[in-house]
Amino acid sequence: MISKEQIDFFHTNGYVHIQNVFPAEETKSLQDELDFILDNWAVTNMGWNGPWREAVMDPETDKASKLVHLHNLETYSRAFQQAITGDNVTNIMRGLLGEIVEFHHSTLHIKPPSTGHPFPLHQDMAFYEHEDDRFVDMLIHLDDTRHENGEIRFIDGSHKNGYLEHVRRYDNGDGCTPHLRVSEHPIEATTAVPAKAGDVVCFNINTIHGSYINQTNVMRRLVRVGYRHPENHQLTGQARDTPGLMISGLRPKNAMPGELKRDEELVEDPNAFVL
Ligand SMILES: O=C(O)CCC(=O)C(=O)O
Repeated sequence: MISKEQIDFFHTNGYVHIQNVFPAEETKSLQDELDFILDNWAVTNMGWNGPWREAVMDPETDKASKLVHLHNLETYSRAFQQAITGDNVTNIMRGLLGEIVEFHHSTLHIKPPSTGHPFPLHQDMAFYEHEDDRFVDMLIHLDDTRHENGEIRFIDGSHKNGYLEHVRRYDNGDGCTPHLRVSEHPIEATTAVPAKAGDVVCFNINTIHGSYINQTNVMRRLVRVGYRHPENHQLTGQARDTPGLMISGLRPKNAMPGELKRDEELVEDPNAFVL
């Protein structure tokens, strides 16, 4: 499921695209169960806030631009639970993280048609801070992506520079969603990684990434799933105290979330964590 070349590419560039991880039938089940989740559970709102919005959108687009999102899809659907813990994904994560792998979280991101929410460049470390970078995010693609509907984009090799300070406040001091300053980290500097439904794109927790607005007349559906080495302790953010399912190997002693002393000062505005 993952070749040595793909593992090397991941370590060099901070991301890797793996095709056909989910066969057509399984992808169809995920899409069908997502329809139910969308109708019954998903939340639609303005998504991320912050000064980045006015830097990348005119006022009318800013007002219209929305995000559909939801956490923990595996708690709503058997198809997602199986996809997240299945053999194909487990083999990929063993290749990227080693023999001991814990599932951490899943999050739905749908860009609705025509003005579906762009993402300013950021590192996911800003949202679920860990002691080190033994954490891989995987984007399950449920639609084909391309420039027009906002494919995922990365700064090649950016994970090697470690975690960068993110903007966490408006100028007036109010909290906002963490992001890198648009003037210093323009999305034009990124590499596009278009993918097909059923593919996954994996990236390091420190790899800088983002995406453009969806300009098409259909939604763009991605699900992000996080995996880590369980000894990589989490300091702040999403799912911090929740032990995840072990998808490979055994949880080492002392690797149980919630036992570490928390550093509350790092969470400036917990309400801003909507990634
Ligand atoms: O859905 C996207 O286009 C970007 C998602 C993203 O940046 C993330 O999940 O961290």
